[in-house]
Amino acid sequence: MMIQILNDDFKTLQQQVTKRQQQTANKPEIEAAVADILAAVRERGDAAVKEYEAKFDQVELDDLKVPQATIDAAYEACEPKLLDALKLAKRNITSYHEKEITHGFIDAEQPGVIRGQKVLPLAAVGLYVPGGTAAYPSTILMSAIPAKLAGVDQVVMVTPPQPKGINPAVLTAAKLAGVDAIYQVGGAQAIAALAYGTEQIPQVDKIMGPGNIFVATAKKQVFGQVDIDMIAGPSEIGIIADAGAEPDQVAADLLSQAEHDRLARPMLVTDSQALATKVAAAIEKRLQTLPREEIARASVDDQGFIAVVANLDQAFTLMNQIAPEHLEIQLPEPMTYLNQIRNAGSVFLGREASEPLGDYVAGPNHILPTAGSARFFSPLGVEAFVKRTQFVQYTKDALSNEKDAITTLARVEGLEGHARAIESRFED
Ligand code: HSO
Ligand code: ZN
Repeated sequence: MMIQILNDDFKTLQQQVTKRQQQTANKPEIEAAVADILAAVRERGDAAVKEYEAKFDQVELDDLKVPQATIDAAYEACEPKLLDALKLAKRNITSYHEKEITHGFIDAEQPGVIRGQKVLPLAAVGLYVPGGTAAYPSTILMSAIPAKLAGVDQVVMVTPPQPKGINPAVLTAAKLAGVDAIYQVGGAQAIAALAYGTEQIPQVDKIMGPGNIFVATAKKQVFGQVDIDMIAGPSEIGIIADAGAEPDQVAADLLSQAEHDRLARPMLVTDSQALATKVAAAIEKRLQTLPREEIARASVDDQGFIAVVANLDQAFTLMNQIAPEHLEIQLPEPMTYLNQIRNAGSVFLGREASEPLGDYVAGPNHILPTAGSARFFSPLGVEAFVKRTQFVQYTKDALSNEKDAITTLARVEGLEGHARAIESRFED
């Protein structure tokens, strides 16, 4: 098979693209199994957590917390080249996200009236880090650094126990990013522990991070008890390119996201039939030598497509409809197209801005809305780790000016007590 090339009329293309948007169906058996796990951890705390770890991960745990000495040893033993790369990433992620910090305001424009808003960090957040090869050190930096910049006091990480111990690169990234504690617990039981708190694991205000279907379902079920981040789906890359783009580079960029997941979606929209044909061929050639060929091929064959449109306006219309997680603009003068983009998680402008640049070191976040949710969700950032509270103070004169309006509104709503509370200030 090859990547599908779609060159129907524009209306048909739009319909085809809509049909392909993924829907995640809820599975009732999983919902029920997760509800049981949540209830058990809520009632029996660490005892239940340990039982589930023995059952699902085949490990007998006593202490759930990873000792500081283990984390320090991983950091000390880290190969200098990797440590330098992580430090560079940290610097750029920090300098980018620092710009997102907001401070609220005080407004004293009306005489006798002070109004304001405070921005406050969440006290504690939990980061879920999946096990095995899906435990990405880069993702730990992308979530813990904005949390710390927001002023979160306790950033705790949970990750499933591993037969050979937790990946040292994960421990190193966690230390570098300022993670305060790491617990070796995974699955729905980890989410339950963070939502309700146990003897060893602190209760948090918000749970972040990707996980399997059990983790995602548990996050949905504890929402309300705690806040959660958006539920991230398989990775997506959309590329808009014209006849002048380099087919081999376009193919390489599409494959960079295809290799994440069999359900990842690599998508090219171009006004050039010639480019479409060349990119399709280049994908085949590159797949043959890609170590994760099997995963990438499933993604390319079953989820990917190249759409050929009549002009670039149509290309942008179609991409805005798709709302891809990542969008590359492989066109001359790419900055001039920024205004045409309405829906995309992260935009990569020009030939050198290959998507993995943003996955690792550029600084903008790589935890992004997927499955069309870039229509209403934003990239992860500092604002995900803060909340706002507001305040007012009035002098008696200022209140007297507003008294009639308040009592009128209160009585229209049938709330006499509200009206009298205001009037009590003016009785004597
Ligand atoms: N592209 C992924 C993030 C990632 N890539 C982590 C490599 N490591 C998010 O869409
Ligand atoms: Zn990636």
